[in-house]
Parts: sequence; C-alpha cells; structure tokens
Amino acid sequence: MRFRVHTLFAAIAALLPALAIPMGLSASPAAANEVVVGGTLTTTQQAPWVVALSSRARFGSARSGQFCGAVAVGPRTVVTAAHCVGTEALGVSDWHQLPDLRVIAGRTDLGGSAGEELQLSGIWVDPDYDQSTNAYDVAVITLAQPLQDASAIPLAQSSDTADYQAGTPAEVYGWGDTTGRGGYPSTLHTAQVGILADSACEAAYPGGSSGTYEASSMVCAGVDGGGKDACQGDSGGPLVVAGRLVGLVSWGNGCALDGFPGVYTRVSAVADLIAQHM
Ligand code: 4AZ
Repeated sequence: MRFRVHTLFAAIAALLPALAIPMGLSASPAAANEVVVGGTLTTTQQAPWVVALSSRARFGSARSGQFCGAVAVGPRTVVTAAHCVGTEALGVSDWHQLPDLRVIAGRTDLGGSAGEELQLSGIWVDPDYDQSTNAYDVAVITLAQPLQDASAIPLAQSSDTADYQAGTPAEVYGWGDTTGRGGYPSTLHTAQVGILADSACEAAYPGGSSGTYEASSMVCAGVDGGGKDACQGDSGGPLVVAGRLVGLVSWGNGCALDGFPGVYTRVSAVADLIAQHM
C-alpha cells in the first residue's frame, strides 16, 4: 500500500533522519491544521490494555523506543498490526534479528520508566495479510513472561454486529503523531471517533493510488469534517467500542483529513484466528 509505505517511512524518517534522507524520500507531511488524534491525554491506568512496541536500537531511546501500538488480549498475548512487525518496520527479515524488541506495559509517559518491558517468545502473522492492500493487517505476539502491568480487553466477535454499526462511538488510543507533521508526544492520547459506513471508506479508498478499502477485513472510523484520527506511530493500537476491541490502527491517507477516514483491521473478522494463537 503506497500510503502505508509512505506513512511508515515518514515515521521512520522522523525518528531516523540519517537513515531516511539518503533514500531520497519526500514523505508528504499532513496539512498544518490537522490535529491528529485531536485527542486528549489518558493513562495506562484508564486504558490498561494499551501497550507499546519498542526497539531502542532501531527507533532511538528518547521515547522508550516506541514505534507502534499493541493491545493486551490475554496474560501472555498481545495483538498488533502485521505491518508493525514486517521487514519494512523492523529493518530485518526476522524479528529475532532485533534483539531489543519489547512490549512495554504500564508506561503512560514514554519518557519515564514506569511499568514493565517484556521480551517476546513468538510472533504469528495472519497468513492472509496482504502488504499491497493491507488486508488482514494483524499479528499475534506471545510474550516470554505474563503481563503484570496490563489487563486484557475482550475481542469483538463476528456476532457483535452492533459494535460495527455506523454512528457507534469508538475510542482510539496511541502514542503516535498528534500534529500530522511528525510531532510525537511522550504520553498516551485518546480520541473519540465513530464507526463510519463501509461506503465512506469505499468512496475515499476505491483502489489505485489512494488505497483499497475491503470491508471483509477492515473497518472505517473517523469524524465528519476530519480533525480526529489515528496517525503515524499509532498503528497496531486499539479501536474500542463498548469495552470491546473492534479494530487495530492500520492505514489511511494522511491523518485527520476531511474525506479520508482512518482504516482499521476488523477484529471480528480475525477474532477466531487470534484465539487459536493464544
Ligand atoms: C501509519 O502510518 C498510519 N490516519 C496510521 C494511521 C493512519 C495513517 C497512517 C490513519 O501508522
């Protein structure tokens, strides 16, 4: 997916300018009036299932090495976006080659050392994940130790159709860009958005250079007129409806732009597979 590639590069470019600049990238910054998440501060006490993926070796130590979000769904299981653990994000073809890859729980402020950092024992990537469309953008991480500073959130199931009705209020969480211009906060943010009709994302992302929305594995969320959205660095983190995990931050054209909603992995479509890998 072109946008995903561009936005991921934008995130890496912000964090690793020495790496990205020689590649000649012109990651298109979002318009200055965008306030991503248009969100507010929250804490991992209020949202104890929100965790961070980290590698200081690849992303620097200033913000505990955070580069993606993830979600605790069991004592030793977190889910994230497949694109967060792919070669392009990690810079290696096998995560074992990034020995300081960690899941961080209980750390609202990435500038501090609260909470815990856990090693991984395995990563399962949905075999249906398609790098070019971002379909089935989900991975299951198994931890080497159980989480103590996080608690699991239930997965939306295929029977939870009401959670996916257009107009349903939803919250997105993350440590990603709050400005659309590479402004990374150190503290966890949340924004109130709403589930949008599939037709809204089908219109915004009909294929070609703007990307392809596929309702079978994706769900559309945002607000009318833009202004509240997930952004770079939020990928893999949760979209929550009524206390259930309904989506994972996946992709979109820019951040918080009017007419370009956020696209999330549809958790109900992969809940059975996730459960099989817990
Ligand atoms: C990203 O690259 C990304 N506005 C995440 C979410 C959105 C766009 C890009 C949605 O991580």
